[in-house]
Amino acid sequence: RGPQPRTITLIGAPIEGGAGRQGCSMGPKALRIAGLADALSGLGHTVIDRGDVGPRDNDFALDGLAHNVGEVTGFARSLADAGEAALADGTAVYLGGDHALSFGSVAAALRHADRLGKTLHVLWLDAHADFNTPLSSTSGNMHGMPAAFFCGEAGFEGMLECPKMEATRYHLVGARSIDPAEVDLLAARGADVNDMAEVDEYGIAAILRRILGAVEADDALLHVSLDVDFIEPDLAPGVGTTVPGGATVREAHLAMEMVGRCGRLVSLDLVELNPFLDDRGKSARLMVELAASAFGRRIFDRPTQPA
Ligand code: 6HN
Ligand code: MN
Ligand code: MN
Ligand code: MN
Repeated sequence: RGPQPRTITLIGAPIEGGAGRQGCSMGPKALRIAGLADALSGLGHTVIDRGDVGPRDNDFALDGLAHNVGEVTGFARSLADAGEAALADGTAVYLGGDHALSFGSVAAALRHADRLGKTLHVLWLDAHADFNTPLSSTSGNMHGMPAAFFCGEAGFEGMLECPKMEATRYHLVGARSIDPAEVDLLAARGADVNDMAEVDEYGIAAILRRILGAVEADDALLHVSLDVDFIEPDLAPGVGTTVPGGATVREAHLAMEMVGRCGRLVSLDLVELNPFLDDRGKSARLMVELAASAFGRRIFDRPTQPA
């Protein structure tokens, strides 16, 4: 009846130097207070919270515009190793922290896939493409760069040991703010960009069905990266980079429910939650609910809430 039980390792990543404003370092704590571990264990999974990682070997520099590259690199190195170890036992959930944590989380998934001789697809639920490099970025904020890194773009040499993936397996859904240089690069590499106009026109189910079909056809593994700003700002205000016109609560849930049913999820990022900007824990709670959907909670599994 319930989902296939899994071992899920929670990995806290209190990184905030990748974002343009402070506050994401409080994200892991807020996700824990919002009940992430109980929500997942309540579905029958074994949940191990291995606590927060810190940045290691963070003395590092790059050419171009990349603020706090030492902090970002340090977290990426710690997360890639912690994540790889967690994936050997089951599934990993990363508690962000800004989106620069995905330098490390996707590196872990790519190393894991490599070891199994499998390919990896990445589903990126975000208002942004996060496909800048230190050479293209106008902000210098590294949370806008992880996808370019793991798709093998130049400009990140020496940061982190990590196999690279084809951009055609990078599936962006929810986009509504992409920089001109990113538009060109995404098109040149054949990335799978699905903007909010397409979500409106075709529906999120048709888009997810096609993406998950491609994952299935490749007999591949799936990493999902959920940015708070994927969702409409009124519904999830706890993020520093809001863009109007985002996903509804049901669109976000349906995407995660379909991910849950596909059975190929190896790791999930919950990123960009900024509790300093949130409205009484609303965004933190929604992220926890969405994570539960990705791990098999169905819409009729929701009990009556106490008054
Ligand atoms: N995020 N494209 C902008 C930049 O600064 O590079 C925004 C990045 C947003 C980052 O969504 O995690
Ligand atoms: Mn993002
Ligand atoms: Mn974003
Ligand atoms: Mn595709």
